[in-house]
Amino acid sequence: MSRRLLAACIGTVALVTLAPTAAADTAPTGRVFMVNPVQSSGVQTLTDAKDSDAAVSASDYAEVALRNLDGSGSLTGRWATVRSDTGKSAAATGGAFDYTRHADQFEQVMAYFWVNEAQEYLQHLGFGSEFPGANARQQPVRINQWGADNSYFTDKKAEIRFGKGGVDDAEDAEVIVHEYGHAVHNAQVPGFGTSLEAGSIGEAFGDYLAVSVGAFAADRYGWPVHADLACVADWDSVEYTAGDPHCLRRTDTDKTYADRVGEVHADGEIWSRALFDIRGALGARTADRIIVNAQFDFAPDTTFSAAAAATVAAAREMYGQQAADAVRAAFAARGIPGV
Ligand SMILES: [Ca+2]
Ligand SMILES: [Ca+2]
Ligand SMILES: [Ca+2]
Ligand SMILES: [Zn+2]
Repeated sequence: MSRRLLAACIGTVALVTLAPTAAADTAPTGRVFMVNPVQSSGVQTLTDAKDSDAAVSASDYAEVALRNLDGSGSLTGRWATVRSDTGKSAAATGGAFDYTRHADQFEQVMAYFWVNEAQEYLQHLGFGSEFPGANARQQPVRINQWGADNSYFTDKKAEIRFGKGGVDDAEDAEVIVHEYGHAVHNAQVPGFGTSLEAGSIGEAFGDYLAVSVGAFAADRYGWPVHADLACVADWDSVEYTAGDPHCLRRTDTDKTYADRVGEVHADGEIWSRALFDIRGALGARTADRIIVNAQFDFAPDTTFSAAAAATVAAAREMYGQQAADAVRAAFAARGIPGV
């Protein structure tokens, strides 16, 4: 019996409330970007300006509750613990972690908020109640000093590290959630990503999850969105893309299986487009429940073909033939063999 099916058999259904609770009302607050300032403002000409506060308008920040903290006064909580090698640890003043982007502590607050938000989204989808948890644990996060853009998930320590090249990586929620996507995959299937195609699926899921969690949060908190939903890392990428819009990658390219170039990020755009199309066909919640649940059945070295088949099968088991057909159509449109 597969991990997914076994867990579905023994799982219990619990409702995860997303309404503000008494605990949330008394949670410390923090200042964060509403995904990222390019996406929230629509201003594609924003630049890093050497990490200056003046580069970004005050209206591109939001004050949010930092939920699930352990009360220790540090950014340690149920789903995330944040450490920094680049500056002092963030500390609340009068119950608020109130920093702006020039302060190293701002990235720490961003990392805590967005890792917690991503796990809350997965819980909201039923992972950790109806289905097994998907990285439902305290995720270690470290802010590191690197010369180049260099954020990554290290599966030895199961730690996410955020670099500071160009725009500091943890100033863009889509970079944070992308890395968290790798942690989710690794938690679902230890060692996931040992083949080129599995690695590409990993990059694709990170990008897709970033888009999906950002959209969920914008809707949940009523934040402005003035950029294409499919544009990943609109803010981090201002330092290395000349485009308008600035996108590190997109989840809506027309790439097909025939367009593979043998590089995981580039080839990931084939897979992420399929995930984006499943979302378009079935809606975010249904799509994401299928997408994440199917991943329990992926082999660490899976192929696009095998992973697509597993996702179609998950859709059929969870929602029936019509949903399975929609999922199959999304992969077929990408020319994935055997679909
Ligand atoms: Ca900064
Ligand atoms: Ca960067
Ligand atoms: Ca975006
Ligand atoms: Zn990645």
